[in-house]
Amino acid sequence: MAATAGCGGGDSNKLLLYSHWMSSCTCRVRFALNLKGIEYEQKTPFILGDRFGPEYLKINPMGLVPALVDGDFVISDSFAILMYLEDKFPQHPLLPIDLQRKAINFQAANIISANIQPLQNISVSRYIAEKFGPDEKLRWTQAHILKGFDALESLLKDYAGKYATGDELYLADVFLAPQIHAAVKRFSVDMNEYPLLLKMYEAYKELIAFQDAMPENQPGAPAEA
Ligand SMILES: N[C@@H](CCC(=O)N[C@@H](CS)C(=O)NCC(=O)O)C(=O)O
Repeated sequence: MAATAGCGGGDSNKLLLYSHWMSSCTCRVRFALNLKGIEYEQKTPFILGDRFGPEYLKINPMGLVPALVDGDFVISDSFAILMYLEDKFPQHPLLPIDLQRKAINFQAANIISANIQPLQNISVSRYIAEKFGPDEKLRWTQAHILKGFDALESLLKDYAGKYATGDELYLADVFLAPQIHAAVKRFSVDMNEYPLLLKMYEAYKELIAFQDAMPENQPGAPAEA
């Protein structure tokens, strides 16, 4: 993995991942790329230390990270990126063959990508802080994380092994590991309320593929992150 800044291209043979070190959505993609053993470069579309520049909207019309560039093809949104990677690089499948386990993987991933992460996003929490005061920001974020974690803890109890849906790592884990990590590191969530999720988080932290994807291990992360 290499890192550069700006919106221009890098080594055209390698996948290019537009990212930000803190982004849990980008961490999902890094984790999957590492599991699949695919080399990639990272680039942060960041200007003025705060917002993505207007030229980046040509890469991702939502102006968010991640986005992936594969030659002349550009795709954004971590779910779409992961499905593209899954089809193009079948090694280390992210979806089990078993139909029901596959469906549970989609359900768990969607709880995180639709019902938790959008509500903890920087733009949303800034809005909450402006409208309702800085103290409300953390309360808001924690409330939505806890609601999602309640659902995940209950959903996965019938399927989990070492990981979310058994002893192999799949899509649900690719979403869970960064989300739990963000809950602990950024939002001070007490994981003792979630023994199953906590057990999985301990297992994820042992994996090189996750360690190399962790926010604090990315270029641009502050030393104390
Ligand atoms: N559904 C999108 C969400 C992307 C997203 O919200 N990215 C966050 C980082 S995890 C972002 O760019 N936030 C910047 C902002 O809120 O302005 C995905 O999964 O890629």
